[in-house]
Amino acid sequence: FQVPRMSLDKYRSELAETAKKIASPGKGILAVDESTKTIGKRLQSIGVENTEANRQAYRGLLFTTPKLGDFISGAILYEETLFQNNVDGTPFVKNLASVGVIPGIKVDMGLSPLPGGHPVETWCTGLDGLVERAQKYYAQGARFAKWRAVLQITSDGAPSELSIQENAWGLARYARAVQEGGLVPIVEPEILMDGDHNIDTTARVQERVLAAVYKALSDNGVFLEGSLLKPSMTLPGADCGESVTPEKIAEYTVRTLERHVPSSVPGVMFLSGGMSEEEASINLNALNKRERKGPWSLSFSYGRALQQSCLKAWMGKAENVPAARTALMARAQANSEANLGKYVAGSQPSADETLFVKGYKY
Ligand code: 5MM
Repeated sequence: FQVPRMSLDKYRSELAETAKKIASPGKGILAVDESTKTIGKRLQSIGVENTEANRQAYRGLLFTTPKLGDFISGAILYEETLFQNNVDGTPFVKNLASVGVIPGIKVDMGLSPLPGGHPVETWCTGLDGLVERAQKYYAQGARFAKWRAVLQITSDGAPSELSIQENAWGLARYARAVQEGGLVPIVEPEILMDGDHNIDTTARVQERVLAAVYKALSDNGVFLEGSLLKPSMTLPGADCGESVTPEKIAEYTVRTLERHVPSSVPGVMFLSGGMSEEEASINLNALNKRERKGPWSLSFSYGRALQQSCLKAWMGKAENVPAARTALMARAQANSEANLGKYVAGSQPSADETLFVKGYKY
């Protein structure tokens, strides 16, 4: 007796179509999948209590922003949000559909210390029952998923080969599982900005990580045309002291991608990882101004770099909702233009502050 192998054939064309739509020109992803603990920190920064009603009010204001879909193709949600209604009883998935945004879902269950690894190293949990969970999320309207593995560079041996292999394998197992349930996997191997390493070191590490990730995706039969990559840009460590231009970041990042990301992947949707709103747009713009061999759309899947000025404009007050929406649309438009290589630095307002938190524990 042989256990029948599951197949993703039933979803193949839909997965490719969804991934292509998300990565379409001038569009990117709004990452609003903060877990309850993380959104609590964001709300606390504007003096708002972390209650279900306040999370609903905040996400409601984002998802009913008129014309959001002009610049945003997908929104990554936390499980609570995917099944939540707006205050007027409309399901959030309907609000998103009305503005032309595809809902996605964060499916990882968070990070756990990696036994046998360096003390800072982690592995990402959430594989148990994942095919069934993906089917449930698909039924609720989600069409893509996200799983975030985190790697850190230290001067004493991280990332270890063990953590690269474990995190690459976890990403690949996740990607295959959610494709079986009809969801496009966003594969996110984040390399934290923490550390005093230079940009050459980041590039070397990122190349090892991406090589391991795409080997594992291949071993697991992941359908690359129906997948997206969400990497960090190739940046020097936050404590490096080296100042690098957006053009140099673009040169290194494109080189890293060209060496390791297959051309069948429709989109590379960067995380902002602690860059300020304006930095994240300027660097994305530089990436898209550069000639490249790779055919992928280079776009954004920003959390902090799309939400910071919006949150600050809102401050939890109903009367500030229009200003908060204006701030969100300003950054969404800036990044949409950056995806097309047409962003003019400073042409949109931004919260001019670094969003990097050293030693942040996820
Ligand atoms: C790296 O974080 C992801 C991208 O956000 P940034 O552009 O701000 O770097 C983000 O989607 C993150 O994974 C979510 O906020 C979920 O975080 P938690 O810590 O709640 O899992």
